[in-house]
Amino acid sequence: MMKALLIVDLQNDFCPGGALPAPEGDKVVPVINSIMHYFPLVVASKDWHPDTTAHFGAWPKHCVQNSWGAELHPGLRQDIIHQVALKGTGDRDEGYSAFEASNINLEQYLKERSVDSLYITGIAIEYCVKKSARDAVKKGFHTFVVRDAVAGIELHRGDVERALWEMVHAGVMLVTSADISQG
Ligand code: VGL
Repeated sequence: MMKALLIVDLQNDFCPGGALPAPEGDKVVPVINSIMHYFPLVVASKDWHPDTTAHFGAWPKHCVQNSWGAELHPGLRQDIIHQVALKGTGDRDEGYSAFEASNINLEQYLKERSVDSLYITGIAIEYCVKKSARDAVKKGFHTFVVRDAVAGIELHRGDVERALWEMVHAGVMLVTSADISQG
C-alpha cells in the first residue's frame, strides 16, 4: 500500500487577502504541514492561468502564471513537495482537476510510483478538491479527503456540505488529520 498526499491549490489567491478566497483557506496550512511527513510522496497542484482565459468569464481573475496570487501560501512547508502539477494553463482550460495538469500526467506519475491511495487536501472543496477527488476515484485510487485539511469558498450557503456529500457518494472516504498521525 503506497500512499501519496495531494495538496490542491494552496495558493495566495485562494486564501484571505487573495482574489478568490476560501474564508478559512489559511487555516489548513498548519494542518497540512503536520501530516506531510507521513507521506513518502507529496504533490501540490497549482492553478496556473494565462493572463487572459475564458475561465475568467466565470471567475474573478486569479492565479495568473508567475503572479503573487499563484504562489503557494508562504506558510506551507515546501521542502518536501516532490512535484508541482500545473493546471488551467490554456486559454480555454478550466483546469479544476489536478488530473488535468499540463506539465505532467498526474495519473501516470502516481501509478509509476505504485501509489494506490491518494489523500487529498487544499482548496476549494466545491471545485478543485471535488473534481480532483472524483477523478482519483475514477482512475482507481483509494481516495481520501482530509476533512480538517480542506477549505471551501461557500459562494452559496450549503455548497461545501453538498460537495462533501457528492464526494462520499462517488466513493471518496473522509478522514481527519488525526487518523493519519495515529496511523
Ligand atoms: C478553484 C474556482 C475557480 C479551485 C479554481 O481551486 O477550487 N475554484 N478556480
